[in-house]
Amino acid sequence: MTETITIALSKGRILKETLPLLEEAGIELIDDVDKSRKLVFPTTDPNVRILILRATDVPTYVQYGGADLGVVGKDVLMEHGAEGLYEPLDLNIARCRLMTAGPRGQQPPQGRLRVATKFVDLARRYYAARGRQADIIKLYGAMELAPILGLADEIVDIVDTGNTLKANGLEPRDLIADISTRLVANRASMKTKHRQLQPIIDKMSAAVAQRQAH
Ligand code: PRT
Ligand code: MG
Repeated sequence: MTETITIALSKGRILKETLPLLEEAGIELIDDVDKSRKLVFPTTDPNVRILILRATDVPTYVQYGGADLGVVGKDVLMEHGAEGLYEPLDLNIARCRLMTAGPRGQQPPQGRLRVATKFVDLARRYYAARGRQADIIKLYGAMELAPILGLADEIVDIVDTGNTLKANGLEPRDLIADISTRLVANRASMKTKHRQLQPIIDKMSAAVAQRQAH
């Protein structure tokens, strides 16, 4: 029996780099994502449809089986937790680092630290593992503002070139994790739809390897 396969993609910067990898697996969007208001997209494979979601919702959809596969940053996965998810493939795109950062030339204070971030659970675990007392302040964006405005001593955020930190008078402190985009799969789907999912994973894996060879 051929079943419908649903793949959840993260909108934003990951999307553009993901589509060519899917194409190499024979899955191409029919509509132009930039022009369409759809949330569910048919593809050139009649058995495969694509959801385009907020990155933070991708692990949730895959965990609960709303999608069989998902594409999302390791940072989002670390924050969400791995329950119900397999992580069969590192797509090696949108590479960046998850770091702590603070005002340039300033030492973090002794004692309790105030930390602003959108990665609340991850940050809590990170500081706890170091025996560091930290009050975590949840923000949804523009974390870099928090130290400047006296909201926090430190931030936990994604760093790529470091230009955003620099432009806001901040500097990187500690590396928490190297980040790249991952393919995730629903655990139950990997059993019940294995015959259809494995070839997609294998073809994407070959496409990733091919690129690394260049
Ligand atoms: O809008 P939202 O708050 O969801 O995030 P966003 O618009 O910053 O990123 P989005 O949704 O387009 O893509 C997010 C995913 O891309 C993350 O989950 C990461 O896995 C990955 N990624 C790779 C990045 C970056 N590089 C990156 N540079 N995500 C975010 N950034 C941001 C970072 O938050 C900071 O504001 O870019 C800034 C830092 O860049 P540099 O080059 O100035 O250091
Ligand atoms: Mg965005």
